[in-house]
Amino acid sequence: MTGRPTLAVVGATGAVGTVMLQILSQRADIWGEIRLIASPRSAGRKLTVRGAEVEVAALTEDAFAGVDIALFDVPDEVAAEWAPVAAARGAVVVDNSGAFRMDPDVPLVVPEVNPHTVRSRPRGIVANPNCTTLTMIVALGALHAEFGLRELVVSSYQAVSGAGRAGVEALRAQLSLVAGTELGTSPGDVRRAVGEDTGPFPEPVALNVVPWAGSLREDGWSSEEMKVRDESRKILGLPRLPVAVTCVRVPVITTHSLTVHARFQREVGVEGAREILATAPGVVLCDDPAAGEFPTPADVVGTDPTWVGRVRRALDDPTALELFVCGDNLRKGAALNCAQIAELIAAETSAGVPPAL
Ligand code: 2RA
Repeated sequence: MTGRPTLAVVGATGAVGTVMLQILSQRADIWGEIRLIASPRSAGRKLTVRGAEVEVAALTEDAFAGVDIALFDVPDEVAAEWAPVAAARGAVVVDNSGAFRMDPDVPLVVPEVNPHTVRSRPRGIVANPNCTTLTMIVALGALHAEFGLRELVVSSYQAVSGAGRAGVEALRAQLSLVAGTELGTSPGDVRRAVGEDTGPFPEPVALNVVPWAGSLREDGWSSEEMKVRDESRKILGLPRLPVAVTCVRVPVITTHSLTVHARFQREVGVEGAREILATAPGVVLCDDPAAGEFPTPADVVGTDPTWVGRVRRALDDPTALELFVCGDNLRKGAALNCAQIAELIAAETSAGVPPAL
């Protein structure tokens, strides 16, 4: 890479791609050309990035000519096919799909937690974690560095935009069908109002919570639950960490939340934990229940940090903490972390100045 690097955004027209263009327009501009790439169906559309219109190119091998870093936000099977093509053309790929996250030759990077791993990328591919993992891992990484994590028990409250534009459209359509009604008082009344088409969710999500995200894996676990377990272990470098996860979809447009029970190697004090969280890069402590202060998606959406509240020591275990965390699943949960990884890679060749997190 010489001069300002050329960046490609693959999947530029999707829900995460749209936020990616906003983030690239808001952060310090270190890029030369920003090339936008999408499926042939979207080619020719014009999108705005850094205040200028850019025409979307179709996903072809030639589209990667001269690209230094390519950010991919496309379905797993598209990433599995095209990320190696981009890497073979000389680009470093930062991939937000699930195709490479558990590949031992692909680092899974969170710049606040394991930035050093980005340099070891024999396939020319760096993976971005799943948004549910990312929502909690910055805060947990900071606590782990001090206390040593021994066990995690987690429940998620996931926003519908985690399922892409189709998820957002499904919730908005369902809300319009139930708004102003007395529904939600007898079994099945919401389901009958919403009808058969529940979008990407197995049940109505309006006026409801759905204990499911992803696809079925062994023994009743969901793919989303396994991702949180496997990815947390890899990012924290704790391959045998006990992790129990239940993923739940809630009627929130954007911003995932999680409750976390984290057990550590030694006794933890709430004040010490609060101090770590209050000073950790990328974390905001918002924790004053007496004043009614805790993070909620309605306030966190559109912001960059991980917000942490409800910090308590477990009643029955002095080595464990209970936390509530919220993070915008399209920003830190996806586009922002990808952009931060790309900045880390770009900094490798530019005067050694570390990028701002
Ligand atoms: C979801 N975490 O919320 C997924 C998206 N990557 O469905």
